Amino acid sequence: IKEQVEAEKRRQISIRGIAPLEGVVHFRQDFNRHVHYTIIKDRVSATKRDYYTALAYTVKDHLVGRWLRTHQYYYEIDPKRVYYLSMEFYMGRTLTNTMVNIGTLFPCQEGLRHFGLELEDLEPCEVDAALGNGGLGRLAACFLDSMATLGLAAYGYGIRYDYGIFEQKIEGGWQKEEPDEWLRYGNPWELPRPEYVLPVKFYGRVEQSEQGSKWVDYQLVHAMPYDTPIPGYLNNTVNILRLWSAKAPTSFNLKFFNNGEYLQAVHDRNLAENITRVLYPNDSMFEGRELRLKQEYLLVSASLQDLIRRYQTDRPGNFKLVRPTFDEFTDKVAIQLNDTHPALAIPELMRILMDDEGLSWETAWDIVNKTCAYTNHTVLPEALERWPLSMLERLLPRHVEIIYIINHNFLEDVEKRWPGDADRKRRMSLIEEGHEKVVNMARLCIVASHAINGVSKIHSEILKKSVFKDFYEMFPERFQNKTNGITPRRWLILCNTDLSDLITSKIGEDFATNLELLRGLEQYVESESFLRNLIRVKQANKQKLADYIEQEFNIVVNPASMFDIQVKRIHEYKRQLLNCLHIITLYNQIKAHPEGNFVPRTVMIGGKAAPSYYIAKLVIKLINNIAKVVNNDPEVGDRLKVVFLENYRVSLAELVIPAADLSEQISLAGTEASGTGNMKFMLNGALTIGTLDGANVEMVEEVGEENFFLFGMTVEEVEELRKEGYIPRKYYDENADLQQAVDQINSGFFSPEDPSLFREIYNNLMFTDRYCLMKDYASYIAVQRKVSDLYRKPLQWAAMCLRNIAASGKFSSDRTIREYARDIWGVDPSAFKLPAPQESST
Ligand code: 4GP
Repeated sequence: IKEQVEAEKRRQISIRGIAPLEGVVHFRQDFNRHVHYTIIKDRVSATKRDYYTALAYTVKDHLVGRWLRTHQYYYEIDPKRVYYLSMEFYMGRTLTNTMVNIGTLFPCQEGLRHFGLELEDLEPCEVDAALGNGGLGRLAACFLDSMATLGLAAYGYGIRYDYGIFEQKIEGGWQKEEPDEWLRYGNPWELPRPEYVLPVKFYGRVEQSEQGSKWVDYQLVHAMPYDTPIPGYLNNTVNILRLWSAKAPTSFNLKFFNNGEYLQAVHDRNLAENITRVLYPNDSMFEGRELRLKQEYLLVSASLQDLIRRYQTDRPGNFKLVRPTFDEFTDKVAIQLNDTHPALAIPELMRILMDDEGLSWETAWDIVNKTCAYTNHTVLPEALERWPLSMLERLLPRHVEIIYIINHNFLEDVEKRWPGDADRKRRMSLIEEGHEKVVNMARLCIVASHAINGVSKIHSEILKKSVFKDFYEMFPERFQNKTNGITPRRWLILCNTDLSDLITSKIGEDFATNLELLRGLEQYVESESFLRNLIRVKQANKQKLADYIEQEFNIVVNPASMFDIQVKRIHEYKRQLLNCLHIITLYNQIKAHPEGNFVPRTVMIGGKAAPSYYIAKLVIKLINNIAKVVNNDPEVGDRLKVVFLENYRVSLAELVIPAADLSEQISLAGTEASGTGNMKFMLNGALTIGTLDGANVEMVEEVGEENFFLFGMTVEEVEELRKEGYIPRKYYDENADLQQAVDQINSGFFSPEDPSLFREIYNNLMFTDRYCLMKDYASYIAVQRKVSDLYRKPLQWAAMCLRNIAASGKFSSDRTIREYARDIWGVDPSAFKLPAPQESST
């Protein structure tokens, strides 16, 4: 007991920050006040969720002074602003992150204990803000954290969907989708700003007049902003994420009203408000729905009006023009397009500058080019946005005119550079002729932006060499690389406090904002006592996850087994099916040698499949069916368990990743643009089995091949194989283990109730195998054997984990954002710490 008390006290020596002495007292008063005055409950009637909400308001109160101060400061120093436009911000929970970043975690925990409450019990009451699908949306969230931490005057602009990514339920092994009612209990972190509502126009037609083009007969929808504070790490900076929600203006459908159809008119307000109802649940997949196009335009139109107003005026809510011309615009504004989803910002900014502000085409085009930059996140052709011209024309007639002119001018430049090369012009035209004309949004972004970047070295090379080859030849100076990163605040300090404290005990706490300092841990690879501490931390994290799995899924897993984890969206290119083939092979080996000495493994796979992605959903069913067979075979015992982690999301990642021994990053080389989960596992002391794809390549560079379980083809080998003509069946014929596994899938071994259930998976593997699983199988299995061998030697395993942690510093999103700031936005990160609210500003 005494030891426990000691350990508890010791936890105060922590990276998580120290609030002023009176912090705890204040906290108790504030919390108490919110329970009664905000929630209007007392200790008899308050629920856990009420306590969570009161806590959230208490913590938010501590943000407010910093929030106001930050924006006063920005208006004073008038820095260049950075605008990150994204259809997705996958934020997860806010409570603990806020406490970590403003350094009040400890006093809050203490204060709660005073009332007999535990933070750990209240935390789960917060529903994830899941306004994203996967990597692209989570990257945007990590970037917000880094931009605030680096003191950039940066704003996230996105959509406030009423429903985020669906909730995944597993029923009979199948994925079922349920709506994500994340706003059901209100959202204490957001602040609606109805006074800053902005008009957005749709439909109508263009009228030409002396004064130029005019968009008339349009329909109006209002965009209402909701602000969420984004605190930097211990620097008293609080930036803003501004999300737009569609509102019907009072005038909406008043035609009916005049005809006396009042009720109908009010009902029809939903038509406008449906625009921001729900996040499209596709990851790396384009679906050309008109409602999605409206979402994209609403984001772009409202955000541009807002940022132009901020440029023109001298304080929020003040509409007095202090900067009537656009001469300084490119010195004061940088716009980053998170993929092509906000690409309409290009014609929209042209339209505003010409039609509303009266600038010439040339001036407007120069401004657009200097402010806009585009990040590409995938090379999958089915993800490229190609909007039908007919749809665009109906919804945004003036923008189509502008796109035509951009294309016309651009093709003239192509002609000048490559006279008579008609094929090249066809390949480069923004408008593609097929059975219907479409606008290729990536091409629009490239032609209009001053910088185009991929998200890892290999990905950026692929963009130049193949996907955008023609464009690279035309604008070589525009192409850049910005390798992705993750925020160490959420992905280490918040989610793995024990590891974070262990690291602090050796190298101090500066790694929180200078992750390269982790290199300082290398000197402990031979320290047995440090390695044992590392093992202890991992074991405790595994136990926590094991408890969760038992509670949620009623599966008992062996916490001493290797936790082998693949969590990410379910997608064919990510090859969850290859993982399945390995599980089946392990199972068959145990069955063939029941007396054998196997390294026990718990394989966990988690992730959502897009609701309309049939094969991905069938893979989920297969995983669950394999689990059923394996987990219920008494001969297997606890040497192999398979768990499907239902409803994988940011908050579950925070539990899962710190508990991993082995991280599966097994996409076919050349398909995963970067990956960011891979970095999270590395930072949390897992070893990686992976291909030379995306950021894995740079992880290997940092840690050395000998500390990484590499397998599979390289990009060049994939190309070579495709040139030869890939015949998947050949590998089936050559490899008895593969043959057995594939046959079991095909014959109903895992689906006795419906033997042909997985026939389509079998056919895919044998006859198409777009992602070459059959070819990479043998090498995957061989390396998995090496993984098991090393796991038998815990100290060697731990030393390798430590080398990985020490080498993971490059993958901080702070590094990524510094590069964007320097090479694309032309702004300077600042270590300046704003005065805290209780300090005076001089
Ligand atoms: C993802 C990529 O698939 C992933 O490799 C990358 O790490 C992430 O973007 C962030 O750059 N792409 C998407 C998407 O999420 O929808 O295209």
